[in-house]
Amino acid sequence: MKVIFVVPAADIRRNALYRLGNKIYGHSNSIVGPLILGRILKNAGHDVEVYEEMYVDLDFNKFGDADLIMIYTMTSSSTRAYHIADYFRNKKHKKVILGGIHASSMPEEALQHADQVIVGEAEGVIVDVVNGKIKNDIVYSKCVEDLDKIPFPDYSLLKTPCSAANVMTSRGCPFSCSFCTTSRMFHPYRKRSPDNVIEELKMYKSQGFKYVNFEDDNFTADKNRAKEILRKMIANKLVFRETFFFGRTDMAKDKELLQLLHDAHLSRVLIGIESLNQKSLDSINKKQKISDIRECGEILAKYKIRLIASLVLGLDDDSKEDMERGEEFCEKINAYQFQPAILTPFPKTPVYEQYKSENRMLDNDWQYYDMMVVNFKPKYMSPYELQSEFFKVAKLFYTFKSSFNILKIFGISAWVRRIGLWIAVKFGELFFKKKSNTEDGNIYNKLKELST
Ligand code: B12
Ligand code: SF4
Repeated sequence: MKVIFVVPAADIRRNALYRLGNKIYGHSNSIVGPLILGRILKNAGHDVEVYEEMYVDLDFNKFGDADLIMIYTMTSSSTRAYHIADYFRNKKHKKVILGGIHASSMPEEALQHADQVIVGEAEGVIVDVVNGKIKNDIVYSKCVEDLDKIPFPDYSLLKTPCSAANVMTSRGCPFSCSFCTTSRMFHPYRKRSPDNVIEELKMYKSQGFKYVNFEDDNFTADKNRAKEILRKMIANKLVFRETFFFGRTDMAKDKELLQLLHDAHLSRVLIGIESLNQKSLDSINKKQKISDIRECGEILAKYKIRLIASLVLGLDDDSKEDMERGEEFCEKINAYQFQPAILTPFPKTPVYEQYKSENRMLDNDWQYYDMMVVNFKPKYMSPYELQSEFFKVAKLFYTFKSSFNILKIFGISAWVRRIGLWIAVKFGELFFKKKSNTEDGNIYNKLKELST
């Protein structure tokens, strides 16, 4: 059977300017679920191809010979995913199966656009579903117990650009922040053995990948295991040009870990600083102290690990001043990048359930659940004020002047990137202001109208 996986991208992400920004921001990469499921189906005798919409436009007319279309969904791409699904079912009369984190949270909704929906990690059921042995409309799949037993992602199936291989050395996270969606989808927290991870890295080296990302939700959750992986990477010469990863401020307490991260080129980390207000941190169950944030900010620079500092905007206990204080802190510690993220109540998270029960959710389309748009009524400000604050803090951080600090600390390529981001933020804010005053039903104008 010919099976085609599609990983859709929301409208804004298919825009030429956004794609250009993507090139400046990082290396093209892929969601790994379809590549793992694709290998399982290939091993079962199917002919599989995987396509990502993030980096190129797809010509769906070329999918005429597919027997089955499998579509990955995250919340912000679900509107697009449903559109593609409807097209293939209604116009091309193809069978469509939906899966991924959004379809897993909203299976009944997803089923309106698909023949079947798989909820959760699909490895255990995918072959039987595709072969027609499991016929339920909604298939509940158990999570993978032993991650060492599933095959590695198969990048030969991917027909769209990809310059960095994504590795998941674990699934989930032992913490449970109230807004976090992955620690709920990938539950409980599970880890692969370091040897199994090393085997996968050997594969990418031999395939010629120069960049690898560790996309675990929290790579350093188990510090001893992380250190063992890093030691083995160094000993086996499996160090790539640069490996991005997600961490937590607690990693800064372990100097041996920091040195190994540096030596293994895990030199760019995204950490959720979230807020510099302890009450807010406690309210989201972050289990993080302000002192941890300060310590982490200072020490990462010593080990030349570039920090992408993520701040969550819109927590109930945070005022505008708190958010701006957070930005100022990131500026002071010379964070390599700053990622303000508007609190986004993803379905099936405690924060979503709370806001729904408090009647605070706006009726925005799912495509706006991308952490850059306000989708709820904040407690002490209007949705539009919070949206404006998002652009304000980004603009405060990305200044022409501060780019020279980055040049001094991180060198010329980091400076070029910073200038790119400075321009992007300027354009972003101009676009926001223009759209806010344009009554064509756009989201910024909708937020403004709602707030007056
Ligand atoms: C790599 C990654 C990216 C990459 C690649 C994205 C791409 N090519 O589209 C980049 C960096 C570009 C990216 C961008 C974005 N991302 Co992202 N990303 C990830 C990350 C870190 C890893 C994905 C992964 O490989 N997971 C591991 C594998 C094992 O899981 P999986 O792919 O989901 O697959 C399993 C199941 O879902 C299922 N399955 C998967 N596909 C399919 C398909 C079918 C048909 C079936 C039946 C089953 C099935 O079985 C698989 C095996 O168990 C996840 C976090 C995470 N832990 O998943 C966030 C994540 C998916 N991203 C997220 C977000 C918000 C975004 C952005 C909106 C961020 C932004 N502001 O720009 C954009 C949107 C991009 C878009 N397509 O529109 C959120 C989504 C939350 C949600 N509930 O929707 C996540 C969960 C992170 C988070 N903060 O919580 N992302
Ligand atoms: S630490 Fe990060 S990955 Fe873990 S639960 Fe909190 S937000 Fe999610």
